[in-house]
Amino acid sequence: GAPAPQAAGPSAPSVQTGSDIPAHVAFPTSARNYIKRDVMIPMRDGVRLHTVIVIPRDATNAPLLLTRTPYHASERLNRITDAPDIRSILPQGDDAFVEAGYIRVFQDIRGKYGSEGDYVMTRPPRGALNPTRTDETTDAWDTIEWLVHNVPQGNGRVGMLGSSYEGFTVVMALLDPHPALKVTAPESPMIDGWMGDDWYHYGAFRQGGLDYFTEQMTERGDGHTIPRVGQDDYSNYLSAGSAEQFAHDAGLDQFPWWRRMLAHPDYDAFWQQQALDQLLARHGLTIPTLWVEGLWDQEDMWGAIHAWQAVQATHPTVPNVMAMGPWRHSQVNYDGSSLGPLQWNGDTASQFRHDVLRPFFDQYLRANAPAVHLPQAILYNTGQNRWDYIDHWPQACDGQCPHPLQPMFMQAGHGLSTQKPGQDASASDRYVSDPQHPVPFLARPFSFATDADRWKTWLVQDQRSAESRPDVLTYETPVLTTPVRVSGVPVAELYAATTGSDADWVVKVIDVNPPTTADRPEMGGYELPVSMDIFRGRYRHDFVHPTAITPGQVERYRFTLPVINHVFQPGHRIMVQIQSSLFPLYDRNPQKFVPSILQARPQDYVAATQDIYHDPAHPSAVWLPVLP
Ligand code: PG9
Repeated sequence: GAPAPQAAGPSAPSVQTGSDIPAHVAFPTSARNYIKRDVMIPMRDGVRLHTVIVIPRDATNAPLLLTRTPYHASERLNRITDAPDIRSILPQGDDAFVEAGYIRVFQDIRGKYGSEGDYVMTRPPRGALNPTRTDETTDAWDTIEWLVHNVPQGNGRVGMLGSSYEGFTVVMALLDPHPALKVTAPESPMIDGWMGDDWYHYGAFRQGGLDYFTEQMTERGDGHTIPRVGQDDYSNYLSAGSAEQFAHDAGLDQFPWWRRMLAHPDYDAFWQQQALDQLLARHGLTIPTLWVEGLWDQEDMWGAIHAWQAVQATHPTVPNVMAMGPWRHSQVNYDGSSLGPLQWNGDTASQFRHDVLRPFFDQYLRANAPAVHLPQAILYNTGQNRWDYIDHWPQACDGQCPHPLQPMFMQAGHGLSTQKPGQDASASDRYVSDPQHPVPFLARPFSFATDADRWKTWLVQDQRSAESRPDVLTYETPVLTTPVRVSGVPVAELYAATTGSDADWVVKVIDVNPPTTADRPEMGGYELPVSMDIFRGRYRHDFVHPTAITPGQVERYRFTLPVINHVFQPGHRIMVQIQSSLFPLYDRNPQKFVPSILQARPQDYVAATQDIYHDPAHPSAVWLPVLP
């Protein structure tokens, strides 16, 4: 018969004397449909970079997809910790590549996480700003050289992609690409930190960067945001005074990078020599490239479009394609069905990854993949809710285009129309910009440290809250009776006077919904910004040498706004709003000219009266790329 069960008795005690944590634990990996390799790849100066390679278990002759990151390679390849299925460990945005059996590689850049060497913030190319032997260009080159010789399942062809900082590392690789690099997609790459990417827009400093600095540079691994006194950064920054004072109180003087920023508030050689659009145009684009960006990209809205434009001007012999989806920053790699209250026609990000991105990569990376011809621009049409494939873009612009820009002039009585203002018009509208009460960029309270979701959607927020402030001017067209199709780069042109000696000018182009929208009542009257930016008045003549504004003198302020690809539908109105602050996103202009606004003193902040002119000699307008 069966043996009698053994009773666990006092004669067999289960006593543990050492630690319950074994010295080494390794779980079975046989259920995985992939192989994961963790390697240290040597660079030309002997520094080794930590690299994780995920190989589909049955891969042979597979292309490699490389991303170089400051955001922890091991974590980027471990979405669901140690999941047995490759799709579950790789990022959401890799879905289309997983389906096609790509080998996926993530690498920690120099000085971050598992990599050796020194970290330098968006390390400039070797040369005057970087006297070492290496940069992200050589590190990409050395990495690709190693990968094509040491991953036997690979086919010797590499594609690079990545968003934001990771997009910056893609563009750096393009300056001197390894011969095995066959195709790239810089997604919202940081290209010019002063003109319009993360750090400044036209010289106006973006204060959320201070948290990013402490996160990235407190340690090699995960840093943290700045500890807050209160939840509301509007009051935190207001009570500190200048950005420099806030940073000083938070201990940022310790960071060499912040000291470099303080030393270069203007667009001097420090910024010019690392502006990647100019550098790439000078080197020439030699690798087929698909630039990607969000139409409401709250972080790097400048980079991709300006790099694409700069390369176009060189008449490249390889495909140079611009793609923009209805997305926030990096949303191309997540679900693209909606943005804030805006709903699209399906998951636009997944559509793009499957219909455009992967076929484009496949044709350069896989033998026998079908050829794909992409047009110059693939832009989501945010008014008609569909993708536009545009062979020659833009069709309307300031220069060599079939159609000129069309002015929308500000008018007496807060009107907006294509008619130049007449002689009898009252000459101007006025508001008082008070640095003690700056216009909030988002309804208070807001914290850069904790309100990630509101940050991601701030560019699509209803602007009625701004409209009701006395320090915001609003101009709008009558209700449209025919659609107005707009595709390209708008230009803001303000004729303005101030009682101060410096001023910021914010211009927003807004699509105003009809008061009643039967299908979605909550969207009735919604004021959707479709393009906006801020311009620091001291740079109106020259970004390198700021100059004081003469109080009371009417001056012209002209600057480009972010790309629009939109249809203003019948029943809607086109609106323009003008104001002089967007706080605390941008530091306050003290409105008294000082050498560096980062370091303005409390007594420098003065209220100023702003006059926006709309007479025949001073016809303030927004010039729109309207298509007939
Ligand atoms: N916008 C982020 C960034 C890019 C480049 C430099 C610093 C920050 C990012 O999302 O990576």
